[in-house]
Amino acid sequence: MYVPGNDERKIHKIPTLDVDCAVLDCEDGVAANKKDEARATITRLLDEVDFGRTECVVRVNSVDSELADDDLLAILQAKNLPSGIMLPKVDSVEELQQFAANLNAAVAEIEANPIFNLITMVESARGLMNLQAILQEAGNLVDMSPFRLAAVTFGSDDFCADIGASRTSDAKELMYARQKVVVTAKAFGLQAIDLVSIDFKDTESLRRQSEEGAKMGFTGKQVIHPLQVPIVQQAFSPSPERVVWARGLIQAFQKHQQEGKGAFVYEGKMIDKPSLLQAQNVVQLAEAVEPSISQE
Ligand code: 1VU
Repeated sequence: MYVPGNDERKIHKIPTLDVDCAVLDCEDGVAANKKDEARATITRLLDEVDFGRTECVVRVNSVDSELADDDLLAILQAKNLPSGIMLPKVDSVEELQQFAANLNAAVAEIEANPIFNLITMVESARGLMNLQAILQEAGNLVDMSPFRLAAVTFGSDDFCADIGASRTSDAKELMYARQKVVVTAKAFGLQAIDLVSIDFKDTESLRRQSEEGAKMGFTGKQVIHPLQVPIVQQAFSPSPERVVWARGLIQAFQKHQQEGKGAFVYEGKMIDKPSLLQAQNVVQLAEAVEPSISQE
């Protein structure tokens, strides 16, 4: 959930919204003449607000903007540092290296020794083409930088502008890019975060788009408005029926293995090892979303 960093009222609302992760924004959600205000507000509210179960991440400006340094120096003044930093518009390996150098310099100024979850954003054709090399470099930088790469986020609207596409509600124009983001992120063991829907009042199209993203393998989805939160959370959480199906399949698989059968029929369908792996994904996700489910 993006929250403009200079909007104190909205930041105070975060604990009531039941979001998994709030992104306190210094970038596109903040006007150019409000950047200082956003930095100061975020730094103060990180210490003042109890965000409860919601993870707090700060989105700094892009390396290219030359504003990111000031964002980092300001945010690191907070006593309660954010758990993560989101870096937008990562187009090249060199930009990531520059960010790592800037973050190292900023962390050297403070007493704490934080390790941030880093979330990079793909927002251009260049960024998409270079994604594999960028993620590889993030792995190389881990030992000498105060971050570990956690996720890749697809910045769809900048991407559309970059390639000259028109954004539609079914997002067909973005299918290739979404698939490339999800496959590349998963190849590096990272979370993949799907596109944002800016038409926040169109909840039906959001539901369709969220269910599609979850089926494609995305871990989660960006949101901009409280209305979107329950719809996205529902789409990315396995339904109780799906969890029952998955648990039943896992049990049936174990039984058939003991009987020496690699393939068998479960609820009318042929089941073998790949189905087991998918069922295990469902149970693992259900337990992550609702830890109490593991005791059921
Ligand atoms: O009535 P209240 O004031 O108590 O609450 C309002 C409003 O303040 C609150 N709300 C939010 N709270 C926290 N975070 C939010 N993002 C947020 N949005 C709204 O909910 C109550 C109802 O709001 P509303 O329907 O009256 O909506 P507003 O006119 O207040 O705000 C609409 C926008 C779209 C401006 C707002 O939702 C917003 O600022 N969203 C985030 C925009 C943003 O950060 N954009 C950049 C990131 S997106 C991106 O870069 C794509 C990759």
